[in-house]
Amino acid sequence: MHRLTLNLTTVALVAGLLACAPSDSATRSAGAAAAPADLMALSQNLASGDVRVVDLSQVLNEQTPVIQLPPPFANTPGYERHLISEFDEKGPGWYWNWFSVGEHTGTHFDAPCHWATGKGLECVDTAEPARFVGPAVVIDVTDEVANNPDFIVTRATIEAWEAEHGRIPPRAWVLMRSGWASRANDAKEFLNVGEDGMAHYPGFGQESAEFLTRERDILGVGTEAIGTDAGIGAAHDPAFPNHAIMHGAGKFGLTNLANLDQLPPVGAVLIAAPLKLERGSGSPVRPIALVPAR
Ligand code: 23J
Ligand code: MN
Repeated sequence: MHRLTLNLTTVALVAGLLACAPSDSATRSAGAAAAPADLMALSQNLASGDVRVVDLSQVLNEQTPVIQLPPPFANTPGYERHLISEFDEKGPGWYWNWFSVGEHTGTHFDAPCHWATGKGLECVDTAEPARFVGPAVVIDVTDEVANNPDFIVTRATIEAWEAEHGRIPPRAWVLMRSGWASRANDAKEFLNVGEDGMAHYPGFGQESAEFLTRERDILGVGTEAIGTDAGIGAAHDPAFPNHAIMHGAGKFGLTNLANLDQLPPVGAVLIAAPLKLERGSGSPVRPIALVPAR
């Protein structure tokens, strides 16, 4: 494996030199990180099972829950699948569907232009694709949420995590592991509307958002629940403070995540690329995490 990696580095270097390409890839190969060889190593590690791919999405179907905003606000439709043909007179040799779906349905990506504070900032089509990829840090608050469905990540939550796992790395996706994904197949449980008429699910809030946008370098945050803000964030000032602060700072959101229990606290790399919907404020997405198997 090592010998092969070295050989590939050599091949890349020689190829670069032979081509007389004063390319920055050749320049970079001479430095510490040989980018082409690293990608070959990743590919080999995937084939050998040394790197696993974890699917962080929930299945998208007609039962997928959608957020319920109170009147007078409009709500989003969910997902609907419409058959075009299935090996029948409308298409004897092929099966295909079309679908309709809200931008913010199921496992999805929130772009900065989704929020008033981010008006004029990137939508899904104009966001820089390099910012879809970054190291994942996973903050496990499963115990706190089991005792309190209204749990909101604070600065103290993050500082306690960093004391144990180290500083959040640059360009990180900060993911909140809550256990809430186990409710995703039951809209009533997932939204958890109480007798007070409020939804009670956990999330990020004003303090975590201010800390992460001002004092750390992140791509965005992700949660298992229906939104990145906690349900009770609807009643905060500003309403939905994580949305307001994150998107105002040009950061992204990921919601309805699954399988966070399969990620280490640090060490995974997350890729979350939304559809290139023109002026899309968000998009269903299938985030995948690359995880060292050992
Ligand atoms: C619209 C209004 C409030 C919220 C949301 C959408 C979301 O959670 C979302 O999917 O971005 S909180
Ligand atoms: Mn959204």
